[in-house]
Amino acid sequence: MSQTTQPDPAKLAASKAAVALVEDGMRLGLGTGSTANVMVQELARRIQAEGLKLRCAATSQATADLAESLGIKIETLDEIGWLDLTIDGADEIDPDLHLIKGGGGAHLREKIVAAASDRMVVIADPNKVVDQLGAFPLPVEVLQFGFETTRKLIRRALDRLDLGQIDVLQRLKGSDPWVTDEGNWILDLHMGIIPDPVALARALSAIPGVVEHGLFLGMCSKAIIGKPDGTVVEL
Ligand code: ABF
Repeated sequence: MSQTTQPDPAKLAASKAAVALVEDGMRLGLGTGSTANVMVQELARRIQAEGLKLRCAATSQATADLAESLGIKIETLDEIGWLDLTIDGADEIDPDLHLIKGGGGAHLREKIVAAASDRMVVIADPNKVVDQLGAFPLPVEVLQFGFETTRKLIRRALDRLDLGQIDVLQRLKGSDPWVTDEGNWILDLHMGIIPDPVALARALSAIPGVVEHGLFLGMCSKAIIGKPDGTVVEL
């Protein structure tokens, strides 16, 4: 998003509400995606207006670049050590605050950062709220080594869970493989519905070539849903 474009009102409302949770001295994780970009801009405004002293780690190179362009210093997660709060977007949010993430291809770093945070707050517009996860294709970051073998192992795991016919498609950028910040490739699993996210997460994590899947289970402490009229609902 260019800095002169008016942000989407729903994303702006969620971002403002999340940035209002930030207190001076906090160690923050900054998420990835168009909603997180709005949040980073709001955070930059607060830092400038109030002189907040924060320590920030980013969940992607894209977010690090945006934050630094707005004057927010980015440190590595290891330099900071532990985070008080991470604010990130999501692709789907279910009633238990289980998430699908990774549509932006950054879910590996996002999960590491969220796991190193006391609280993870998700910001989103109402389109992201679902009764059951799975309409959004589930991203799985996979090593390039043995990529096709890993795809077969994923298909076998899905068959064992008796989930029916599921397309397991490599994510592309043009005609080239999409490459993550960590140099891996992505498979998108077109699940439709995920009846048992815990069982699926366990099965995917057990496959050696899978680096990380986009199911975030039990990691989100609060979701702030911004609405087009500028109000928010908290889940
Ligand atoms: C990241 O960005 C993700 O994990 C999710 O895939 C995506 C959401 O992007 P947006 O806010 O642009 O919809 O948070």
